[in-house]
Amino acid sequence: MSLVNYQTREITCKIVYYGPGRSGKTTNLHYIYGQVPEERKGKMVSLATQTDRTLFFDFLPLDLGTISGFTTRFQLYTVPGQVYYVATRKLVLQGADGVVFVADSQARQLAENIESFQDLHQNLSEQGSDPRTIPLVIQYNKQDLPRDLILPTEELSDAINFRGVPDFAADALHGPGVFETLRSISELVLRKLSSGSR
Ligand SMILES: Nc1nc2c(ncn2[C@@H]2O[C@H](COP(=O)(O)OP(=O)(O)OP(=O)(O)O)[C@@H](O)[C@H]2O)c(=O)[nH]1
Ligand SMILES: [Mg+2]
Repeated sequence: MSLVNYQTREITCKIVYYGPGRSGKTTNLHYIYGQVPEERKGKMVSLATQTDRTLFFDFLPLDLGTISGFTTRFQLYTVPGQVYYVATRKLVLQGADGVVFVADSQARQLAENIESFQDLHQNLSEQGSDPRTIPLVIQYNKQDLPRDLILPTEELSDAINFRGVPDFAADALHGPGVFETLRSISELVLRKLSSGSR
C-alpha cells in the first residue's frame, strides 16, 4: 500500500509489528520513539487498556530523510496480540508493506509464537498479500531473560523461520536488536518498492 507521490516527491510505507500477546511489540515502538530525534518523528499514538495491553494499535510516524530525492516516511503500527482481537489485527494489517514478527523467546511461549505466525499467514492470504513474498523480518525478543527461561535463537529459528527471512535476537526493553530489526525491514520494503517501480 506504499504511497509514492511523484508531485511532492514523497514515499510513505506501512510497517506492522505482529506477534503474540506480550511479546514486546509496543515496547519496540517505545524504544524507537525514545531514540529518534524530535524532528524525525511524529506523535506516537497508543490505544491501550489500563494494564497496558494494546487495545487497538500503536502508531508511530518516522521520517527517514531523503532517499533518491524522495522524502521517505515510515508508519509503524503494532497489532494487539491477544487472541480474541482477531478482527482488529486484520484491520491494522491491511495494506502493510512489510511485517516485523516479534516472537517471545520464552520457552513456554513457543506454541503462542507458532499460532500467531500461522494467524499472520492466514490474514495476509485473506487480504490478497502473498505471505511468501511480502517483506518480513523476525525478531526473537526478550533474549535478556535468564537462559533457563528462553530458547536459543537457533531453536526459535528452526521452529518459526521456515522462509529463511532475516532474523534478529533482541531485548526491546533495553534496545539491542531493535534498530537492527527496523533497518532490515526498511531495506526490504524499499528494495521491493524500487524493483516494482522499474
Ligand atoms: N525482559 C524483557 N521484557 C520485555 C521485553 N520486551 C517487552 N517486555 C515486557 O513484556 C511485557 C509486554 O510488552 P508489550 O510491548 O506491551 O507487549 P505487546 O506485544 O505489545 O503486547 P499486546 O499489546 O498485548 O499484544 C511488558 O511488561 C514489557 O516490559 C524484553 O525484551 N525483555
Ligand atoms: Mg502492544
